[in-house]
Amino acid sequence: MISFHNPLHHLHAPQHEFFRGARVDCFEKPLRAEFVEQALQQSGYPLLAPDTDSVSVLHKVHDARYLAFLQTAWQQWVQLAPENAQTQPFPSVWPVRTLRSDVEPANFIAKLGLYSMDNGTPMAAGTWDAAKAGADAAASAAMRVAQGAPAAFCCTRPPGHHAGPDFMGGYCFLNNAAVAAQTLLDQGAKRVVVLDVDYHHGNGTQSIFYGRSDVLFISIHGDPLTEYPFYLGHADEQGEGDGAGFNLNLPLPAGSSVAAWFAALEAASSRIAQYGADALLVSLGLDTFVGDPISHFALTTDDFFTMGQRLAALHLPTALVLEGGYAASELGANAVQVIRGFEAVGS
Ligand code: OKP
Ligand code: ZN
Repeated sequence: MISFHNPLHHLHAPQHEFFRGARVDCFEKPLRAEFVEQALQQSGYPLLAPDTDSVSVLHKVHDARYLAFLQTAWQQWVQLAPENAQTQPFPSVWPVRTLRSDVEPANFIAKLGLYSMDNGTPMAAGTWDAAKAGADAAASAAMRVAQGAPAAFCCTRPPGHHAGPDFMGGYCFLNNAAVAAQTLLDQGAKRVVVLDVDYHHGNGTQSIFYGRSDVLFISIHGDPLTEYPFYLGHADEQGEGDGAGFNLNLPLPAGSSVAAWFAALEAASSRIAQYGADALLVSLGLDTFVGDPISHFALTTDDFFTMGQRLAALHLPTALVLEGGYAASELGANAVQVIRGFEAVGS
């Protein structure tokens, strides 16, 4: 399978996040992508550098105001005080219900809160460059599929599926999956499925496409009653306006069995078959793994092979974009198993 990587991912390397009020080391760290890159290369999948500029597509899935902020955020932070270069900014105030989001404040931390859904998405000096190169890599994989490749994989970080039209969150800045899906549409697909198999609901992707019927968004994830992102991902969210009926959430309780997970994938597959898609984009979070430190499903490395087989059995041109997965040392093997399973099914 054609595989792209993000050659600039290491420029996004924040040191810590918060857990119950304490600073802890970031779970979303460069080592994750390094393990996947190493496993791909050792398994005979050369890593291609991005060859598509995502800038025009980024403006179709994100607001200009948000993109402008993100691109200059680190400079703004360091301009406040030079010593800020040694520390990470965190938001501390958010425009929740009844407060205004239309006026961008001048205060940097207030801006950061306006464009963030949580305080768990630390940025660093190279965050924009890394995130942009990741979006380019996702667009590149989608381009290959649009040009006739049966499938392409994109190894990137930071992940993207929590990033909405105008906000970051959940370690995500630019929505790589939305960029790839929109690229497939721009290249001629009429109907694209985004299937999000990350442990966490892809709230950003859902929001970007919620009013549209040209993208069917389906997500299998930990029940948001107890799992991040908490405020979206319920089964009754089915789309609105033109998008009514084109959003399918399949939440499962934390601790659900492998059998329950594959039953949800069967339900997703039925809906996909009914939709009549031209292409499939998989938001490939690997944090459904039994050993994941922040998630609570139970898939084994062998189950990822089965997942790949089931995805290939949908018989659609398919782009796969890496999302989460925090058992870093096992991430490479798990990613390769999805690819091998996919390739084991003849098209
Ligand atoms: C991103 B992706 C754990 C905090 C968890 C949010 C999780 C974001 C997951 N101490 N914070 O969907 O894998
Ligand atoms: Zn996740």
